[in-house]
Amino acid sequence: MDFIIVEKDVAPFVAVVRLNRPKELNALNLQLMGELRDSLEALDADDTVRAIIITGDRRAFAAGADIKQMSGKTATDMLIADQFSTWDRIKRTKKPIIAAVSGFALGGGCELAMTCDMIIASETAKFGQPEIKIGVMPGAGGTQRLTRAIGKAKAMELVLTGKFIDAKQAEAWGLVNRVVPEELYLEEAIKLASEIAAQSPIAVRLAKEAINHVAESHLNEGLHLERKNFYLLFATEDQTEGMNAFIEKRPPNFTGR
Ligand code: DAK
Repeated sequence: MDFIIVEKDVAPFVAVVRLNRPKELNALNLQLMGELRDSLEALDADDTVRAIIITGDRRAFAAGADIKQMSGKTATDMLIADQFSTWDRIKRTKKPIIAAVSGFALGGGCELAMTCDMIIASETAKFGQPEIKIGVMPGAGGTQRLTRAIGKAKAMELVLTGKFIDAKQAEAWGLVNRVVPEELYLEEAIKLASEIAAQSPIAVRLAKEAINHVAESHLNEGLHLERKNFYLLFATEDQTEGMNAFIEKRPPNFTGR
């Protein structure tokens, strides 16, 4: 694997999955997502693992889906690529997953953290759904999970302006479990994972399933709507303009077409 590093036994029954594309701030390209899916699938089937941590590096958990890879895509390309099957497989992981977040968790990066079961944040963490700034909208659960986590008004503000919130704000709004100093975020996640790994794995699995049922009932309808609208945006000029402007390092000129 090129973009994922898996470390087992960082503590008894605890594995760490590290996103490893540091120069691109761990932007989630198709290969990285495929490798992430495959590693989680393997860890889910591995009896020596009972709790999983997903992390990035100090600068970024993940700065979103890879805009350079997405920029030329049409709605049809996006439909055919069917990246959602990868995200759906990740969501089906039965073992508990903790996101250990330092630095940027933006767009798909924030959505990946929210797909995990808990989030431990470094005090340097920054969360946001900035897709609106490149002419699209969250496409991997952001409108649904963020709204469930922090409520409609605050989710509206974040999704419609694309602005970021810092770790303290994320904690106050209920997005993350807790915030710790930067040098401790992974250690704290390992501590929490170890506490969970010491419990009955079957009870943990079934409890996770039950909690997710509350958190995610009606989610599928919401996800369906979000996906349809997300694809639709790849038929707009603003999507092309927004992504090209990012790559060309200039402000976008949106026309609403
Ligand atoms: N994609 C590609 N490259 C990225 C990137 C991204 N999302 N974020 C950063 N990079 C690259 C930069 O282009 C730069 O590359 P070089 O220019 O050095 O080649 C390098 O990483 C370092 O970034 P910066 O130079 O920009 O670093 P700064 O510290 O100045 O700024 C930043 C950091 C995070 C504020 C900035 O990089 C930024 O605004 N990044 C974009 C954030 C963003 O808009 N994220 C949302 C992307 S859209 C889907 C699932 C999910 C999604 C879509 C579909 N399906 C299942 C269908 C999700 C969509 C998104 O996430």
